[in-house]
Amino acid sequence: MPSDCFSLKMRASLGMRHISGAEKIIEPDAIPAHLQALLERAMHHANGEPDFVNFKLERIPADSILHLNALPVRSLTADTPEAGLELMSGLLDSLGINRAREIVELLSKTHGMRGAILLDADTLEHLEPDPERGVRATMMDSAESGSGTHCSPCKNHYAEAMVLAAKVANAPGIVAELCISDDPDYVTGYIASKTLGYVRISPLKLPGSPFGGRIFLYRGPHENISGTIAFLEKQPVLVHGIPPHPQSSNPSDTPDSNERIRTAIRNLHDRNLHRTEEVFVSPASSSVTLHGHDTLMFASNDYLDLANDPRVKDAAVEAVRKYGAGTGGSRLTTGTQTIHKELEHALAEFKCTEDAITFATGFAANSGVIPALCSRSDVIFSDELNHASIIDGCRLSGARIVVYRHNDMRDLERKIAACTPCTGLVVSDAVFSMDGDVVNLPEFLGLARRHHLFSMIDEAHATGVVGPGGHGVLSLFPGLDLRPDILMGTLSKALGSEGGFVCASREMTDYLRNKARSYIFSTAPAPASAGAALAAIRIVMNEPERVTRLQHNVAFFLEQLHGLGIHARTESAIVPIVVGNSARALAAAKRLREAGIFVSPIRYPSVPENAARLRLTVMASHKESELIFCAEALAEAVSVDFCRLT
Ligand code: WAQ
Ligand code: MG
Repeated sequence: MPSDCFSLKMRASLGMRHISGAEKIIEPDAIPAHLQALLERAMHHANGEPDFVNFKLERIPADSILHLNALPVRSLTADTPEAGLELMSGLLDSLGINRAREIVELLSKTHGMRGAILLDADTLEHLEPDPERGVRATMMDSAESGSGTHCSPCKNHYAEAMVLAAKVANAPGIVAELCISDDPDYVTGYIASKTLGYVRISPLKLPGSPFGGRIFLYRGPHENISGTIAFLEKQPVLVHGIPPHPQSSNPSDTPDSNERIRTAIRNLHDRNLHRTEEVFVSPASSSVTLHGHDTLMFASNDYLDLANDPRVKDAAVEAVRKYGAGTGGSRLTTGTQTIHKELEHALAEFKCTEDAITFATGFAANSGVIPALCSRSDVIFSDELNHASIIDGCRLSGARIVVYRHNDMRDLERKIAACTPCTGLVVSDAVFSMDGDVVNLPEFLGLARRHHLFSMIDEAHATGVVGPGGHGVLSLFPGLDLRPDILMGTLSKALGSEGGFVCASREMTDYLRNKARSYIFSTAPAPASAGAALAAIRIVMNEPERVTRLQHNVAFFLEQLHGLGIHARTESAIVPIVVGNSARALAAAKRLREAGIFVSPIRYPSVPENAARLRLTVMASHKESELIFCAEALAEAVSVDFCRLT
């Protein structure tokens, strides 16, 4: 007489959000090992770090368990998700289900349910008692996993789906099951029934899509549906003989790794998201040569036209003569030269802080500074539109990341309050790189101060652009006595060179020199870059009229746009024109190019998928006639495009 088993269930969530769940049916001896593995899975899930993990252990009498055989497995591949769904629909048809297409369409639009939709296979009437949650199949496991030897902390999509499919196919009245994973990276789904077996189909969606769901199809009298649901939810089931994963069992079947690359590139083309570089034969400037044509540049971050300024270029050459082409080491070994210290002193003077520290790039600054300040026990509050380098810095830190609505200080306040007491950081772009607006600095710094959190502002697009003399966002609020702990910026935009920097207290820069890994483990910036940046800062400080000219140009350009009925807005030199989808942004940029104007179509993932835009940047050296010309060409490109594509 076998001893009783236990059902062990785990469910992890963060706030209201489901992170991970799993269940096992195991023998008593195996409980500790499985608990350990499920704990591991709950705490280190790609969906995030949970704040709530629930374990449930239930005794199951051995004789109540139903033993089932696994369904036979087949794998089909399609060229596209549409073709995959078509295959699924054909198989459903072959089961005598007439409205196959409608059912498959419903599946591919499902999203975010905990359980499955339960449909009458013929009338498509919904039979699930709670349509938000759906019907969940539980109390099941693979017979082979119960001994404790197979307790992997990772989800095995295939094996778990095989267990579920075997149980569902054996439920009274269920004629078929359809499934697409809601894991954005898992594009293989399946259709299963007792007669078809388990048919894996790949792909059923594009990589990156969170859409996923399940449908159970039922045929029979509706008064019996509660019996079916009870079977799905309560009947303990062990599934025997799950074959090894069809791909791992036969390496010659596995698509070679280059095939993955090809598929990924094809997907980018299909979604109008493929990018290539444009090759310029001339220096960065407001007018460039492109494919032999004189072209007006409205896409550069070289706002003050310093990248090609003779004094800046001479300073770079002079620095190479004096210090060489490279530095031969990282900053803490042999890479610090007089020019680096001069540059840091000038930056500190420009931003009115005690000290500054420079990094190889702005990306290196953000991805190094944030993990130096925060670790797993901290919380980082980050604006939803922050730059990718901030997002990656947050991820690298291992801290819990709380994203607040764009520049919404009430939302930030609520989210901080919900986590208090906590230690950590609030971080925001000063000027948002794709929207051109400015952070609500007084409230942002006030909240950080009140809750004893570090504050960090990224002035990549603010330095040399906003405030009197281009001194940045702090100069927009002269009465404000709060300062961010970290005032980050770049040397590569208005300052015309390359590199990132942080202006802060001497204590903070000392700390960062010892803790920021991208600083410690990168070769020091090349003398040419440092020399050019130093000359550029001096020019900005000595010639505030350049910044005034830029700010005048922005105001003038906006006036022209408004006069043409384009309601563009900006608080910086970045003027976004949101056009909708990627195809539309590409088409408008192409028309402008034909008119002799270069602008960037900005698409997902730089901006949300339905908010593709033209991102125009104004430069100090644009002439009024050029600004007028651009505004008119833009009005035309956008209106033509709208007529054609809407
Ligand atoms: N009972 C009913 N429905 C469920 C359950 C459950 N226990 N668990 C998940 N669902 C629903 C829910 O709506 C999800 O959004 C949807 O199914 C997908 O769940 O052979 O990973 O857990 O390689 O994301 C298929 C493996 C993997 C194919 C499916 O589903 C293969 C998968 P996920
Ligand atoms: Mg999932």
